[in-house]
Amino acid sequence: MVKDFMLVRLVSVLLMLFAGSASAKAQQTASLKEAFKNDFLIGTALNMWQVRHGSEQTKELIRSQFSTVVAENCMKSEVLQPVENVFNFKDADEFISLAENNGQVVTGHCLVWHSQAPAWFFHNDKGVLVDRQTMIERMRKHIYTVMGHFKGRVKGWDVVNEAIEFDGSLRKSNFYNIIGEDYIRLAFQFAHEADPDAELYYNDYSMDNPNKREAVVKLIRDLKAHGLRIDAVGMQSHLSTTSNLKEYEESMEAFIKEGVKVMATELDVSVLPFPNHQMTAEISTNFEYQEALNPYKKGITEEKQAEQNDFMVKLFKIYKKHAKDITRITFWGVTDGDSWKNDFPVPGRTDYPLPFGRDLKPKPWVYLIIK
Ligand code: 9MR
Repeated sequence: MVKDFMLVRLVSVLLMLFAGSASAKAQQTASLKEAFKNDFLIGTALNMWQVRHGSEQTKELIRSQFSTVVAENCMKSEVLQPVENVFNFKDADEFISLAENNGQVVTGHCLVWHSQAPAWFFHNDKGVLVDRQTMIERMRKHIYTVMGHFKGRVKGWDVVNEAIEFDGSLRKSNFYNIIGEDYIRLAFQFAHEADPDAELYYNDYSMDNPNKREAVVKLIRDLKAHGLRIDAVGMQSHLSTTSNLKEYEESMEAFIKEGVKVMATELDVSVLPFPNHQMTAEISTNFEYQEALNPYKKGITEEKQAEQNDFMVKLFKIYKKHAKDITRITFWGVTDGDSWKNDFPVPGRTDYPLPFGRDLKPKPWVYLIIK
């Protein structure tokens, strides 16, 4: 009797151990790109540090979890053409080689953006803004040379990035001020000429904002009315656990209705308070550090993690629902430690916006969305 009891105990302990290690294995091997392979590409943004010095563990995570990658910084114009007519493709070529070795699809980010453009781009040698014709030629040259260089290696490009303000008007950037509102049409025209096989995107943040939604719809219609091609809209998706998913989905549906694909291009979901409650990714936004704005510097609380889990499940339900019109969901980074959100809009905070923690382990919601 005692012997039987001991045997049952032994078997159940063995079974528990086996089940434990099987589920640990399942957890280790759970892969975002595998889980969504019939729905959309799953991606991440990479920085050059990861490309060159990333640990084997980090590189394995990048390889096994993501089917597509985008350069966080090394394909912006200030890096690619720091001096007029002097192109520097070194970092970007290295980044793309890594992606190719991993069998990952590459997105080009970005061709025309007011930010991270080299100072010379808009000025003559006396420091005065150039005239319209010179600006158009500089834009054409940049787009032709960059897209020409990467032809066949980049699936699609963020042709114009962040051209719309919160009130729905066009941003008064140097491109707008010098060329006029047709700079967007010209950029899409040049991009199509440079590589007719590459997909062309308009990319922006705060796309849940109804004014921006309306303006993007107008922009798609305007491009099409001028015989130009736009393949998809990139909703950057720098969100927080309090973002309004109803408005977000409404924008997604409005773009789809215009006959383009949609993508979440820079997804991260902050758990930290945004000081003035006007969530934005406008890089010039800056608030002074205060302890009260950095509540999770020693670790996220269970309640907050649960709130994020819940938000991510709701968000991915929306993505699944629209999967036939969504081509890609790209996170803006791999681990929380890499995220720009730790310094934006308040420097020196500890945020938890990405699928993997500082210890490279998946967040609880990664398992939930895979399930
Ligand atoms: O994550 C990028 C950060 O490392 C750079 O310092 C910053 C400079 O502008 O750009 C960040 O990426 C931005 C992206 O290129 C466009 N959308 C907003 C992103 C976050 O600022």
